[in-house]
Amino acid sequence: KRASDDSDNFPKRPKLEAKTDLTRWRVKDDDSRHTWHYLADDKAAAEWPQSYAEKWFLNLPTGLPTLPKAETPLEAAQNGLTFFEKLQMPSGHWACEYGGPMFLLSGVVIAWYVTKTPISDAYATEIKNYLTARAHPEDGGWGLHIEGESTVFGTAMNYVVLRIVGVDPEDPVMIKARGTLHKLGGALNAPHWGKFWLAVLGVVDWDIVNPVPPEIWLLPDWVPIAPWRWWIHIRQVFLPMGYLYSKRWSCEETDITRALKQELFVQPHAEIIWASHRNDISAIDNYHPKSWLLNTINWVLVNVYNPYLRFNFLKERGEKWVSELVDMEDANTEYSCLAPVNAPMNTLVCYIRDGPDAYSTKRHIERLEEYLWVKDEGLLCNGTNGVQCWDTSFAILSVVESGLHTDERWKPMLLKGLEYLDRHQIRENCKDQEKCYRQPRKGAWPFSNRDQGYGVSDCTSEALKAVILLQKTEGYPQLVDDQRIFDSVDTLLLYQNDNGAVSSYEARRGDELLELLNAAEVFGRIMIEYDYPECTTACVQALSLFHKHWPDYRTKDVKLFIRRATNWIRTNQKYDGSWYGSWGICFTYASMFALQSMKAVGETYSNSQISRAGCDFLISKQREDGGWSESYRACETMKYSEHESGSLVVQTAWALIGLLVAEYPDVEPIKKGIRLIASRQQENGEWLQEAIEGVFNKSCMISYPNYKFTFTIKALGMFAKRYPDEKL
Ligand code: LAN
Repeated sequence: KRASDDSDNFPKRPKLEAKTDLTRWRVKDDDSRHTWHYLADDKAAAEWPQSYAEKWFLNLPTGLPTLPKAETPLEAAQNGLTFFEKLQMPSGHWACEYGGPMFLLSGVVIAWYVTKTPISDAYATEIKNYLTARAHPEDGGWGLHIEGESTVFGTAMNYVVLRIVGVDPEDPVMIKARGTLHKLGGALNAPHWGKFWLAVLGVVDWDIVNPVPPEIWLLPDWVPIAPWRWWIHIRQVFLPMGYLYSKRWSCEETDITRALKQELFVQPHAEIIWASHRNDISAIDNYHPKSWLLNTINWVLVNVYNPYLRFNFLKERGEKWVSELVDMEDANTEYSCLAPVNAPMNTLVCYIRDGPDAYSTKRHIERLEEYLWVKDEGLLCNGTNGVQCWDTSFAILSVVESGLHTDERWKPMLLKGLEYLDRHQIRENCKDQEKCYRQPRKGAWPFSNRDQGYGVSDCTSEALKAVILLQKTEGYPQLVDDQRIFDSVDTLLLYQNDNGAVSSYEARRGDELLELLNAAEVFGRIMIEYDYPECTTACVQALSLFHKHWPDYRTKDVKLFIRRATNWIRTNQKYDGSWYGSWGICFTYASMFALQSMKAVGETYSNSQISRAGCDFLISKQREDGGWSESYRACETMKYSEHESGSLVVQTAWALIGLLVAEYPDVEPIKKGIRLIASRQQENGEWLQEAIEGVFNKSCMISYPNYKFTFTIKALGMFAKRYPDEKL
């Protein structure tokens, strides 16, 4: 390989400024494909004024007026809506930052770098600012997510990002981060995905990367470990990773990679024997240590299979099949990809296979931008290409559950939301559905937008509820016709697992023993689909509502689904009356859902042991000031624990919704919680950001900034409906 200087054939390094002018940032809403633009030109900036939403995203003063003080919970809900309405995007959805994970931006930036994609000065500056703002205040490193302790994964990857965007290694931020990285043993201690990206960059040798053989995709479908049985996120990541691993593709050496070879390691780079560090990992990164089985398999692959048995025909067939599957993923997501982990990897597959000028490569690079988000702290990578359908459904539902949807005041906003959901229902199955192991998706709704194209059980359910509830209200147009509602029910019915519970993207396909092959080290419970009280409840509610309006459509299937699902909810309750949540924090979030499931089959506090125990659990966690305050730590430890910053409005809203839906008989504790929510409301109707709300894979936190509107408004509205005479 030729050593090259950055200046020959790499784009010019971006020019870093101290900061950009936040009033010049705009987010383009191309029917919810978001891209952020910096308008350096005064005329352009004047012609495209900043919206309220953009100001709010950037934490600039919105200038929204002070509202008359709320005297009742319903008025507080209306004040909240008055503010929240202003955040609706032109195409009818709600958007926001979706940050938290600190391992995503590096994939995008490394993909840009190795494909020689120029990085604009404004982007580079704000990437530097975000990472600087989010460096751990004590040790200067970065963790797996914004609230986590510094890890090798977070620190090494974000250090690389900063170097690529042009930060000097002698900058104090870098000195501090490097110190922490070295204390943790340097980049040799990175987990699998970190080593993979460093190998792509050419900073480590591929020998240090544990095997990701594309041949595994040649296993017949009946084999219990065949990849089609894995959770979709792991499947879609191991696919392009396998291709790149097999090709052992690395970027040519540049000034930056040459320097990184000195900066990232505690040992002299030239002396490192790469293969002997395959399994090195720092204790803090090692959330899910590799099993003895996986270690044995890796050993055999490295020492026996790769040198003696990996015949060319196997390697080529594996690569070819994986490459076809990558193409199918690209076709089915319009090159958006499932998430920002596989998106930059698929980009690289296209780059090295099709070349820099191919449509596939260029389209990928364009679409990577949709994962990025700008806020006051700088530029970050969102966990998905947005939260469009999910938050729009909750926004609509919060108004409906408050009984405000019949009020003309909110109709234009709701109508735009309905039109958005109408446009973003997935209308056709995947091309080559069976071939690429996808479940039918026609009729489903995705988490983000239709381009992304992945139906999710609860995203479909929440959207379906929102659509049905509005369309069954006088004065709303019938945009989604009956056939499309039936399509959506047909897909929903496919999500149920054999035990009655519901998973996220697909019904479960493999055994939990597959966790023995979990190679990611930093996440637990990722190999297969699991059972989720949240997803199960959303389906129960959607199907119950559907059944009320269309009692004759697949009656037996719908009823059986609901019965089996709610029976599973019962068995999933913990001894203390709670349920464990996987997507929100944590027992509070899941218990709110589970109590809704019980309500859907007519069980509430007065007639159900389960419901009563659930309420008692929630009440037992209420704090002196009336609020609730569960910490993200509960997700990791699976034990309820409180957040150090005291009561939190989103947690309080979740607990109250659970109690209200279960018809908890005593109004006093509920009123206390409602008062806490109202007392935190600002004069313009908004609530301020508090602790992080969401989680995935047990260990990684993720922000849902719109929850402080959708769930607070819902709690206030539900309370007002049940106790119309109560004042604040
Ligand atoms: C999400 C976000 C939404 C979330 C809900 C709809 C809230 C949930 O109820 C079902 C699962 C789902 C769709 C979900 C799954 C995992 C995601 C996509 C994420 C948490 C956002 C980011 C995360 C994804 C896996 C991040 C990439 C990391 C890997 C380990 C591949």
